[in-house]
Amino acid sequence: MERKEALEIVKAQLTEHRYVHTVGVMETAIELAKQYGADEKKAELAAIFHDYAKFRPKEEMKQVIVEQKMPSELLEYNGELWHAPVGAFLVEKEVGITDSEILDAIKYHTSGRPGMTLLEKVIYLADYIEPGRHFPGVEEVRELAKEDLDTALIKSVQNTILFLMKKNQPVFPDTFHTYNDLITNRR
Ligand code: DGI
Ligand code: FE
Ligand code: FE
Ligand code: FE
Repeated sequence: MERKEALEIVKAQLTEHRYVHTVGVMETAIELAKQYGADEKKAELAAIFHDYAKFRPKEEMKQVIVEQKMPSELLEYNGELWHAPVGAFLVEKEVGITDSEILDAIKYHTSGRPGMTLLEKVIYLADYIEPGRHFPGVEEVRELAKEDLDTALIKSVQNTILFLMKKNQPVFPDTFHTYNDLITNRR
């Protein structure tokens, strides 16, 4: 699928603000893919569709999680986590993208997972550092991303966990598992 068509499809699903974020993720993901040797075309499409389900009603997302037998643990945690796996499902069903690497990059873009692929790392990090993001620590991660993908990724997962803990929010276990896997296997 061409970029223009993909952007038109996703634009209809998003607010203007979220669409601008999506274009930022797309540009950043392509840069990171070039830099670290990931598939640029897959990075482009995964980035364009990563937040496809962001504005679906919570009830609809819950129904997909149950019907598709996704981990029911998801339902016990922040509903903000749901748009990633539900998005992967809907992008396949409604948009017709079948590439499992692209779908997994969408599926794991919020929590990460142990053993993330290069493409999954690129999308996770691009989502975190795209130019429209402004939060404490983002500039440090942007700098790290120029040097080493895993170091940047570890910092962004750490920041996410610390941010949630400071707000007394639960942390989804896969987020911890992602952190443990990256910190254990870093070279
Ligand atoms: O969709 P985006 O806003 O672009 O970014 P995202 O998909 O990375 O994250 C969406 C939200 O999910 C964000 O507000 C923080 C929240 N989140 C991320 N990881 C966890 C989490 N919430 C909980 N409870 N636990 C997590 O591990
Ligand atoms: Fe997201
Ligand atoms: Fe993210
Ligand atoms: Fe996003």
